[in-house]
Amino acid sequence: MAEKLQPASINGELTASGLRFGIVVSRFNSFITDRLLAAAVDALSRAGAKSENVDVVHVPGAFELPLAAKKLAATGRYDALIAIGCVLRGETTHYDYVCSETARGLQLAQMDTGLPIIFCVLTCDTLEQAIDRAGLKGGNKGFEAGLAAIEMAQLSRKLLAAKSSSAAKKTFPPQKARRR
Ligand code: INI
Repeated sequence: MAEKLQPASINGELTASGLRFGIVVSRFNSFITDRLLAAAVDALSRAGAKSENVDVVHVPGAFELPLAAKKLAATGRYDALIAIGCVLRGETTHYDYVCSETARGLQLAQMDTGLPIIFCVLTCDTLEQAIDRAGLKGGNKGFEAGLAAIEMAQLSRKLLAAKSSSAAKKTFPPQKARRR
């Protein structure tokens, strides 16, 4: 009978001690984004992050989040970023452009830089839907984003270490033994 397969499982721990985080938050719809920000900071703090290792950058609206996130990533200072915004549908198609370009820009910034950028941008039809997700019925998406940032930061460290150790293995056996 075939042996039961037990694949190796690699996970990011939910501990933020010693990690550095950048948070980019939009002022537009600040009634909502302030609450998302507070919950994200709460998640980082409860997991052991220190004030000196968390920076918060404010931008005018969600559309500006990707560029600010990419510039923060380029500093090389952070283990993960969180992008916080809230886009509410209006009477025109403006909403669609802001939503799609914000999501696309953040994903591009993440893929270009290799730094985890957590997408904490609410895209809602109504203010009520946004309130539900910023501390009411739907919990708080900011808290979830904080946890996701910690998990991805830890996972990235592990995967980097795995990459270095497999690169190191390729250099084994040492020079002397290899010459034979
Ligand atoms: N920005 C938001 O963050 N949320 C919105 O709901 C929103 N709406 O609806 O217009 C919004 N617009 C501003 C946009 O993000 C830019 O700041 C602006 O277009 C300047 O580039």
